[in-house]
Amino acid sequence: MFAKGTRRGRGALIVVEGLDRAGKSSQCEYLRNFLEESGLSVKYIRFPDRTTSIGRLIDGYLRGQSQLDDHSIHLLFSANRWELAKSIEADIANGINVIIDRYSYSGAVYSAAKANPSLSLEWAWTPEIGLPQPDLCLFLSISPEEAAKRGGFGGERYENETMQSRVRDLFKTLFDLQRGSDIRTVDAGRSLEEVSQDVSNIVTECIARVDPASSLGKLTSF
Ligand code: DGP
Repeated sequence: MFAKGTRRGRGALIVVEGLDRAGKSSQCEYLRNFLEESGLSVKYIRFPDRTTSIGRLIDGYLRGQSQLDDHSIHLLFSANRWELAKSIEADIANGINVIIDRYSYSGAVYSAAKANPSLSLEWAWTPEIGLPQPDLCLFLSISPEEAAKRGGFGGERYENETMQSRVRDLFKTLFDLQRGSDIRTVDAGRSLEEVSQDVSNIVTECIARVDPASSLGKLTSF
């Protein structure tokens, strides 16, 4: 827990990642309430942000209403993060803790999972270089069996077993290549309460460790 009214420097940048149906949105909501009740300022962002003009193009693509070259849509997803980068940095500098539901890690692995020979994981990661680096990335891990128990897929692009299993493997490959990012895997196959307990403990530890006088890092190449 945090002492109420304690004057802090910068906020922490916390990313929540995982496969579809891992419970990201519920855990982000829980985390937001937990931090607010602890007296901290919090902002919640979800990528893709479908409300911007770039986000509307992405939304149409995900719903199958438009077809785009794999590289073009990949760069639009990245541009969607870049268009919010300055405001994320400003919020962090102003002492606001920012929670992001999906970030560059999803960006790279979902595109690389298409198995397009000219779209490698490294190619996919390149446009992310220079974006704000999270202080913590929580990866909500769920087995294919548990995911299946949680119900069928929705109708959007990528919501099928082949893509999801490639995405699962690529997350692991990408996390092994990350330097400087604190990436924690949480077993998300347990009850909501058990997962929330781990999430709040890890985030509390992260916020306590962030040097209030430091500035946010930037994502780097492998
Ligand atoms: P969500 O709104 O969290 O359900 O995400 C929508 C879908 O888009 C989901 O299947 C994951 C995928 N996705 C999220 N971010 C990116 C990205 O940056 N690039 C690609 N190719 N896919 C993404």
